[in-house]
Amino acid sequence: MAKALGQMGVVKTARNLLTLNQNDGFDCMSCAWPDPQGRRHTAEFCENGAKAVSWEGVRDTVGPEFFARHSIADLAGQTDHWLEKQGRLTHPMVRRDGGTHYEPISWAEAFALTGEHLRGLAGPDEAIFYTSGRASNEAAFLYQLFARAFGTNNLPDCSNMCHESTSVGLRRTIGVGKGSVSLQDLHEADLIIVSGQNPGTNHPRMLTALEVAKRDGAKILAVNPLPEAGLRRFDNPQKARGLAGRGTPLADLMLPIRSNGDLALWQAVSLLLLQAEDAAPGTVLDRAFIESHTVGFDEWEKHIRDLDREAVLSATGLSWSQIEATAEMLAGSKRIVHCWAMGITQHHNAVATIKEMVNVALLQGMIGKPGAGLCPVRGHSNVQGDRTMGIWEKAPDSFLDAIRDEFGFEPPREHGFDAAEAVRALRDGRAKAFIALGGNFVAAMSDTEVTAAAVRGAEFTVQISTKLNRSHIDAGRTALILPTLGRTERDLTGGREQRVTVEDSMSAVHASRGRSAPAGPLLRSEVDILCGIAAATLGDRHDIEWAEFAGDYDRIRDRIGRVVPGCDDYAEKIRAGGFVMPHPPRDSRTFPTPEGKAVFTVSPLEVLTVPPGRLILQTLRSHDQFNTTIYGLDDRYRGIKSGRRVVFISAEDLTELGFADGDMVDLVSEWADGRDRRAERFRLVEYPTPKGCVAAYYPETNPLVPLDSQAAESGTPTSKWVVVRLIPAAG
Ligand SMILES: Nc1nc2c(c(=O)[nH]1)N[C@H]1C(S)=C(S)[C@@H](COP(=O)(O)OP(=O)(O)OC[C@H]3O[C@@H](n4cnc5c(=O)[nH]c(N)nc54)[C@H](O)[C@@H]3O)O[C@H]1N2
Ligand SMILES: Nc1nc2c(c(=O)[nH]1)N[C@H]1C(S)=C(S)[C@@H](COP(=O)(O)OP(=O)(O)OC[C@H]3O[C@@H](n4cnc5c(=O)[nH]c(N)nc54)[C@H](O)[C@@H]3O)O[C@H]1N2
Ligand SMILES: [Mo]
Repeated sequence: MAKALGQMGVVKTARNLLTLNQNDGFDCMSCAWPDPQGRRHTAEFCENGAKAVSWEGVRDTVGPEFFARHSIADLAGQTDHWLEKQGRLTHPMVRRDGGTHYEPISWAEAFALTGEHLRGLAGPDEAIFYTSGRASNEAAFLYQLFARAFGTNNLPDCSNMCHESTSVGLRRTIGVGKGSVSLQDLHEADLIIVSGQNPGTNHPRMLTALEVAKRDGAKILAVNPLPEAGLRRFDNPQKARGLAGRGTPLADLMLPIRSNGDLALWQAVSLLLLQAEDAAPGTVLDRAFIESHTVGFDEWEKHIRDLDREAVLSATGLSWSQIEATAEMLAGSKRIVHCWAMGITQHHNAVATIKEMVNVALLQGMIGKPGAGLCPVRGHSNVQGDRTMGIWEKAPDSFLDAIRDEFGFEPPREHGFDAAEAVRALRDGRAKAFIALGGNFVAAMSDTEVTAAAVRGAEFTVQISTKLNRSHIDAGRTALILPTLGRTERDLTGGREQRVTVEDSMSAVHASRGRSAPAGPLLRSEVDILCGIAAATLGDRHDIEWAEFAGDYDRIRDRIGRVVPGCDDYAEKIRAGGFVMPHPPRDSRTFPTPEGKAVFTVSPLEVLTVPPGRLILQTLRSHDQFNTTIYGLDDRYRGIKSGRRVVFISAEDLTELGFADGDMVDLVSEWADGRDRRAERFRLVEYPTPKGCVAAYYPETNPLVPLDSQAAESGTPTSKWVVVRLIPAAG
């Protein structure tokens, strides 16, 4: 509240926080955790949701005088924290080729300039259309439609850096790339596993669900190298005297796993479950489910029975008795929900790990029944919806056919660039224009120097943004900044009050409507901006009535209803309060894989080794940031004050490497290309993290993540696995 009052003022604060996640209010943009259906109470927001809302609602603005005062070179010297803190963008701005400053430009001219640049490319695949997961379903649908009408599938998004491994792993095994549970399932579970996730900071409202389950007797198992605060001690601001108010640890068992030990852990747990079933047949596995709903069991079982126990111990860093205790928890549970996030998805073998977690769920039939299922916890509030709407560089032919049938043009079929490939294409001159619907690509992507240079090399870039960030500084030779309305703001596009829609992590779709006065009179909605760009680029090619879409968002929803699977009668269902997207495995234990059943998959257990004297660095979030947006310099839950350049390191590593707590070091990352990547001046902080595994904040550490260090199959940058050495900092 104090933070909100300072930035927004009293009336706006009260109004915004009271309409956050309420029926007919706006959807909180801080994470993709679902809202409790039908029983939203006034305080359905969390500390970090309040920070996100007040960050958007700031009174400070960044307009033409600001840009006249600060050259781009001057802005380049400022920190990310400083850039965003300057306030909301209020005017369309352009940096003309060779210019030193951004200067104001009218909307009409900005659209015309975009059209000229895009039409001037040698081919449509020279353009890249990036999306960050805050875009509404309506904006996302129009954006992919525009890109495809223009002629390319180059639609990378933040998902490529986030839950792509989940989508790939789940699609292959259960036929749907989304989680299979509802909030109710969490409440009813008797075991909830939380792997590679820090919900206390990143999904605080999830703690409420964990608390409900726990009150009804559920057990919680946390798998994490770090003893994260929300898991260790429950501290619910909505219910200060709850369970945790008394200091009860939320997790019943915490496994301090080594980085990337998860694949080995779940293979070992599977082996123990198979052995428990041998000892007491008919008590542990769900044979009926395996028989009727899965394929591949026998081959997988054979593989697991051959497991190398020593490899498991070295990969996980856990004792065999800890793994036995874990298996016992699973064997004794009837309803298990497995949740996970970035600690699982941002690894070389992330997809294999996710498939292995699915194997464990299939073994016990923990899918498609109440209180059980798979729960990838998404990050950005509408990242799942954006993918549903076709923001996908590899959209299937069925989706493209539906576009063709509805709009009467043949969309391109060749797959487009994902985020990493987009950087390579810009770097190598295969792409020349980069348009971003939100986000901060330059700071969020791996290998910051490479990414920034690649984007600076572009002929033309457009950033549709709410706040100033690194991607406006490291931008193309001709660069546009187009300021847009945020979630909390009233959208009067076309002279009527408009709403948008979003989909949460549990596939629930509903409307979101802002109520605050916009940060400036020139701001336009994302839908309006995209329609302007599309019309200026395509004219009336394909007979798509862009202006009609901007006039009434129901016209977009009509089209979504006719194109997107599972969205029939979309506009009506939204008017009636929203709906849950169909999910065959969850709804009817039907698995739309090529085999028509859920698939047990075999993944070899590779133990990644680290050269002597080197450490594995994971890059994560502090309590005081939203991705590349830095709210403040503290990380209260980890005891850090006034500084983000810290490295969490074990006491043993400190001793072994000859350092002490408080020493200043440079981080040097090592990669197959032989080029050292360096991030300077970090303070060592002794911390309970497994030996050999260190942690530091993103985005400061993104210069260390090599562009080509990507997860197999999904291409996600391995933000949780970077080999580094520490060297004493100069001075
Ligand atoms: N306030 C706030 N909310 C947010 C965000 C934010 O920045 N701020 N970001 C949003 C977004 S886009 C996302 S994707 C989510 C991210 O939500 P999280 O996934 O919780 O985010 P991270 O901070 O990356 O935390 C990764 C966790 O995985 C653990 N971990 C690292 N390596 C391993 C491993 O090898 N195995 C296991 N088992 N664990 C490991 C880390 O110790 C850490 O607890 O949050 C969303 N919500
Ligand atoms: N090393 C490392 N790198 C990572 C990660 C990691 O854990 N470690 N995590 C990855 C993950 S999970 C993700 S999701 C990506 C995030 O990557 P992005 O989604 O690209 O980055 P954000 O920081 O969320 O974007 C912030 C910017 O979005 C703009 N913005 C905010 N609200 C709105 C809005 O309503 N509309 C529009 N148009 N713009 C808006 C503002 O200008 C703000 O500066 O980063 C990835 N990068
Ligand atoms: Mo994310």
